[in-house]
Amino acid sequence: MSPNGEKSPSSTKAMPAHRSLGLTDDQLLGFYAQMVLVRVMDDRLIALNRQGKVPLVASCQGSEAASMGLALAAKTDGSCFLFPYYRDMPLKLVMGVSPMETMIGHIGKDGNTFNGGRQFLLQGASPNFPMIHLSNVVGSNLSQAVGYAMGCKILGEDTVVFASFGDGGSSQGECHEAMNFAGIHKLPVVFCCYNNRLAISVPQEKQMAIEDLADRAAGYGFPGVVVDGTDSLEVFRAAKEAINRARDSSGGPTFLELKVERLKPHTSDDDDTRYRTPEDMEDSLRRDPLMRLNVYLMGLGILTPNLDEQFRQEARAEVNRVTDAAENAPWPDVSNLHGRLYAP
Ligand SMILES: Cc1ncc(C[n+]2csc(CCOP(=O)(O)OP(=O)(O)O)c2C)c(N)n1
Repeated sequence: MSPNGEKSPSSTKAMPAHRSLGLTDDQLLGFYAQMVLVRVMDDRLIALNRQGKVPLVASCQGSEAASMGLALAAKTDGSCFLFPYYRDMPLKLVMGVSPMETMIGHIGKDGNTFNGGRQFLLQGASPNFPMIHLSNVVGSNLSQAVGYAMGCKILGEDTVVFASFGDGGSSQGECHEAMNFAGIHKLPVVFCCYNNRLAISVPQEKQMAIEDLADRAAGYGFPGVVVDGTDSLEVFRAAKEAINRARDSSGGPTFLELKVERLKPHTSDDDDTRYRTPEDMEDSLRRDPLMRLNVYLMGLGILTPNLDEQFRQEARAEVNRVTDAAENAPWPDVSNLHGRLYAP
């Protein structure tokens, strides 16, 4: 049980949930340590934004389990390609983007393979990683993902494509077009909708007349699954099942509705006290994914307070190191302004 009396994730199973999913204790501990690092990094990015050093932050706090659970499933599968969105810093870290690249990607310094300092929020693409993240235009990655999946299917590859987006993004026409096309052609796509019930300040009930976004999938001819997006292991399980379904001859797309929380304002430019009550925020904090995984691991005796403190110290040291290094890194060379924009 958590300090708030909530059940810890999947704690009622006889065999610990992660072991029944094929994850070892060490793998899950490493995953937890990475989640601690993500939290420290996110807090640092917000602090640097306040200092005028990072232009914008879209905090991932509250959606780490969703973002990282998906990435863990994709990474352990080994044949997935991802189209993340702006709240997916955790996903990128799990997929191998280093803390240094994450930091310089936000500050806009030279030396990050994603975008060479030409984009913000670590957007871009790099042949080093099976990921493309080109734009903050909500929903625009969905038709890219579906097109990529179509290409993979034509080429006979076994790639499964992930696209993440928010509940607000799901209202875009492009989302419906992408899901319709994916359903018709039974494409190997996993639509990963992070439902934090807010599109900036617009609550879910003003965006749609349904409770579960997953219900929409039936209209496109494929399954929609509601997942507790604050439970890393449930996300991992659902993502693995979706990958298997995508490869099944009678399978195709899956819509995962990941019910997450937003623990910070929409972005560093937003003041959420103008539209959220303190009670609403407290409810969200009770579902903090980091706290939930901590409670799960502590309950099993896999994590101890000492080890937890060690992870937190290591994370702070690493984030301090990359902050200093990134602040001292050169700005992109202006003579190379047009480099990488188009193929030579
Ligand atoms: C096509 C388009 N319209 C409007 C915006 C401005 N905008 C940026 S984020 C956002 C809200 C998106 O909310 P949601 O999809 O629920 O994702 P969340 O930020 O809550 O994770 C909006 C309207 C945009 N980027 N693109």
